[in-house]
Amino acid sequence: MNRARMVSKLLSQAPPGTPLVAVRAWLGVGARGKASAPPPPTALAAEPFLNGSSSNYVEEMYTAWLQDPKSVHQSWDTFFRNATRGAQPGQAYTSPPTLAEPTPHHVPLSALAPISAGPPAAALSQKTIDDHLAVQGIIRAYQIRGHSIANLDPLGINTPDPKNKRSLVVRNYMDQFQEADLDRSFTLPMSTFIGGNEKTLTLREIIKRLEDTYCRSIGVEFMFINSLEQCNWIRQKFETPGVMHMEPQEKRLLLARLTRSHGFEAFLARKFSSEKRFGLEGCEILIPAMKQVIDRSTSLGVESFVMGMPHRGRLNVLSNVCRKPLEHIFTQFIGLDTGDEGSGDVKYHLGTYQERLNRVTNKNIRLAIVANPSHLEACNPVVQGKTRAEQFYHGDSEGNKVLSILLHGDAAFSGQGIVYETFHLSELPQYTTHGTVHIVVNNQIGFTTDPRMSRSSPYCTDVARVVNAPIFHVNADDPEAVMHVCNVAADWRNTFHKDVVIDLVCYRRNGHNEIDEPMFTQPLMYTRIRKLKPVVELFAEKLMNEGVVTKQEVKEVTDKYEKILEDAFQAAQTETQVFNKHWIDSPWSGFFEGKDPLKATPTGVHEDTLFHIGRRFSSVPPNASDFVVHRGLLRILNSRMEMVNARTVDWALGEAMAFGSLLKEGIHVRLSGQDVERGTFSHRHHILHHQKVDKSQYNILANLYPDQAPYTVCNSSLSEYAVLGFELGFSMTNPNALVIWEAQFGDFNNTAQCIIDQFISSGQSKWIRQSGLVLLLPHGMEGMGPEHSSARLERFLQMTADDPDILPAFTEDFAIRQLSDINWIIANCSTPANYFHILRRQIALPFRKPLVLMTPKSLLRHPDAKSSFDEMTEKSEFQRVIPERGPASENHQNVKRVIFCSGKVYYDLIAARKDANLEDKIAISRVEQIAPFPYDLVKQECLKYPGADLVWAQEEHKNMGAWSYVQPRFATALNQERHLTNEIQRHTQGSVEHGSQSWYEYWFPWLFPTSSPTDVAADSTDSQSSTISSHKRVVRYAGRPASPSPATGSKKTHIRELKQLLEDALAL
Ligand SMILES: Cc1ncc(C[n+]2csc(CCOP(=O)(O)OP(=O)(O)O)c2C)c(N)n1
Ligand SMILES: [Mg+2]
Repeated sequence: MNRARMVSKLLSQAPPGTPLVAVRAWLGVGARGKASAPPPPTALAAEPFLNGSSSNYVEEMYTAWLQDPKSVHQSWDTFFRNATRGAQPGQAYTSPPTLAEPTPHHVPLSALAPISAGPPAAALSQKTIDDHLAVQGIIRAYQIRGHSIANLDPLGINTPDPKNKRSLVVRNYMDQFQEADLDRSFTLPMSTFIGGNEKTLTLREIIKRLEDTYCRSIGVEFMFINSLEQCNWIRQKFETPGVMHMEPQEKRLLLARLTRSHGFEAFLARKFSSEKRFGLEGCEILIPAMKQVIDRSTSLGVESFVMGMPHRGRLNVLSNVCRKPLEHIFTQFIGLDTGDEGSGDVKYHLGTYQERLNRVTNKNIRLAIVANPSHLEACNPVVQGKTRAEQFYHGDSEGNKVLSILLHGDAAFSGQGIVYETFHLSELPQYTTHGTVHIVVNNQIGFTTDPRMSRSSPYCTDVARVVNAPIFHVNADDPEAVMHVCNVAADWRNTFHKDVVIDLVCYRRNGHNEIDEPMFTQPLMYTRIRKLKPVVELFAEKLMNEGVVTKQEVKEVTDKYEKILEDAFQAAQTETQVFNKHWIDSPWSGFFEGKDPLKATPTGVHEDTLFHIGRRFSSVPPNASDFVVHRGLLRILNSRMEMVNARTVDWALGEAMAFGSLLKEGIHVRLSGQDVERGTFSHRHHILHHQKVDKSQYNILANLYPDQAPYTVCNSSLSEYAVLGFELGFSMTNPNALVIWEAQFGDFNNTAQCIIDQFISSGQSKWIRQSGLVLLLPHGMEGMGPEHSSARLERFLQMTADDPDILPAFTEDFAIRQLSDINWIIANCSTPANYFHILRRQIALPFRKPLVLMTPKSLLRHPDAKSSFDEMTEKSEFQRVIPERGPASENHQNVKRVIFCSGKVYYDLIAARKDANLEDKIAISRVEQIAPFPYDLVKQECLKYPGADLVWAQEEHKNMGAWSYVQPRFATALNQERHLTNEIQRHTQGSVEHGSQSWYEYWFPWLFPTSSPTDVAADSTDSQSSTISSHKRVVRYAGRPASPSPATGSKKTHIRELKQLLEDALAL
């Protein structure tokens, strides 16, 4: 049907009382879209007032309604509800929706017809209607596709052919117009703001204004957003005439900021020409852009900014955005020794924390840039976790005070999956940061690779569309346009608390780094780049032409900054050391002060506390009569209560006791991971669900004491990389919190490998940043196949930075000194009490260390894996080794074998030993804390049984599990006499190299005064054997043979292997 005739038809058929405006709105949509929503219900489709192209609009409404009923007008909501409930055609309809609140420039279609000429529908000519519909189509086309022909690329490479670019946007909407029509006036629909206070404009002016808005230096991508309110908000922000206006003083400030951004890179290029710095040349606008976001957000109430960024322009951001002292930056180039702890990192990875006055708003603000590794985008979830934690501890429940800003490179943004995973945290209740401002330095290249080779999406920013974030593409050579976009982004985040993306389309003036030759791979691009003037020059010329600044003023601003740089450079020359502590991104003021650095507080608690927590944890909610608990859960609660009354705990109860007692002491506990609320193995049940009322829940541990700390337990998205990164970030903010990430099964930790390798194991050494984060990794061979058996204990142990050949001195503070010196703690507890203590010890320590815990599966319900309250009360503590306590320990002279093991296999071993009647001949000791290795206790246990041979029994294959870690350490514990000071130990910590000097070089002269490193390396066997006494005791391996796969897929083979290993371990 012809559109005009359809309008007439609709107008005459519209249900009584239908405002014509709504009908017009129904028709103001383009062709059937690619909406993926199911078609509206049949009753709906049969509605008398819906037909032809109006159904497109209805479909859009319906799609939006399906996703969020509140996103459509109330009348649509009622209509769809009625229709989906099966109302007959005509009955579902109540009153029609409007597209937006009418505003002065919104004119209903009725206005198109002469006021006095009979019934309105009849008076409208088909041409009038057709033309207005086409105009409306044109407007909508620009809103949807205008960005695709915008002038975004300062290089002019990706600019569409000017001849047909308009038709790419408007398609055939212009076909019906002649040249003369351009000067006809049209009434503006309410879906546009281009008119300002004017209700009509000529078609020529309409197109001009639309092109000014959507096709110049800014490309706005937003029409995919489901919320009409949000779309209108954006239209208003960009379409309203004069929105881009800047006052002269704002332009001068912008020029000054650009001057600094440019000057900083130019100065470094001059002074350190052969150093890599990953300069910002080609995107100098980044600095004013970030400052604008910060200024605007500060004026809207934000006090703290947590930022993450890659290498590009990082030093410039540190200096010109965060105001990190220039001397600190310059000394990083000079190559000085480190004056404090840590192995350090390259300068373009370091973080910072600064508090300063925002001069534009005159408010104090905090700025943190989170340190990050080379691994692009890996810091995204860390930033989000840190931001969330700051919001949480400041009671900033809507994110009004703390804002995260994430910077990205174009290739990394589209290429790295962590970006997508992080976006998916953005709206989750326990993970949201209430909107992040993303800024992409889109220099249209990634190292040497062109975009057409590095992504399949049209824009590098398309990943952001999954969360309905608006995307503002902007030509980075138009500074004023960039500032406008930044203001809108800050306002958007402040208004809707949702993510937003600024895509700075720019170029990279140099190679990937300053010593790289870009002409090898991008000759044409770089030929063009070399002809381009820096943006600061272009902008200064523009402002001089406008009479906003004089040449003299431009020079003064440049010279002033040059002097600041030169003075700082001279000051840096007098420095003799660099300090890693100057680069801490998350300082913990007051945490370390006044503490004995080697004294932990006790971890045992009063029996009353155990009873109180235990009883609460075993009880239904206080409003039990209203809250229907599942029958199966009631049984679980009852059996918990029985355990409490018997003064015993199983794993879940032991964990609850640890959490509850910390909560009582004011320590926030946060447990996050997939399905953690119930627990993968259905053992935890921290959240009770009302069986009759949807979303009615009871968080048991949050209700233990009236004045307790908050308890957060949250099922996460199905991500390891992002969620672990997030929790790491969370743990960096407040040392007085126990932050725990649990993997569904331990082996899934390897999809978060980068967070483990680059942040957790080496973070303290590289960035002197501590974290007490706990990783709970279900681990154990239970015949469940290759993928649910191993948390890859061996990998964690291999990254543990303690030298297997160095026996630390057995001082009184041995245990805590070891913990202080190590990079992380790896344990596999076999009792609930020990689990209880090790969790509490995380907080009792005067420092923070990551804790990687292998956790049980079948032991959760094993009748022997229980602990008495006595093992958790005041006199008790964490046991690094649980020695044999049975008959063998009383008969130690006659014991033939000591089996050392860790974790669940202990229970298999004791059962088999009992069956074999060997309880007085074989001692079985459990190494609960594997790293740092309990040399003292292991040695003590071996010495206790002088006539026994020693076996390490493990269920993991020989090339896995703890064997390769414990074997050399047993040898050292048993046979090496050399005791080295802990000073050496401290230098073994952390990441691979010791800043300028390796650990090896550092300590070599001390360890081997007469040899050179090469001599000893070549002769290492001799030098080692010389320290070993003649009566060598060795530990033998009992377990599965080496294997490529962590476990068999066959239950039968599993049982056979287990039997074999038990026989092997116990055969005397
Ligand atoms: C995860 C990861 N893979 C590869 C690299 C190596 N790398 C460093 S920079 C770079 C190119 C990055 O391009 P882009 O994100 O566009 O940033 P740009 O350097 O252009 O600013 C690559 C591949 C890396 N650092 N991290
Ligand atoms: Mg790039």
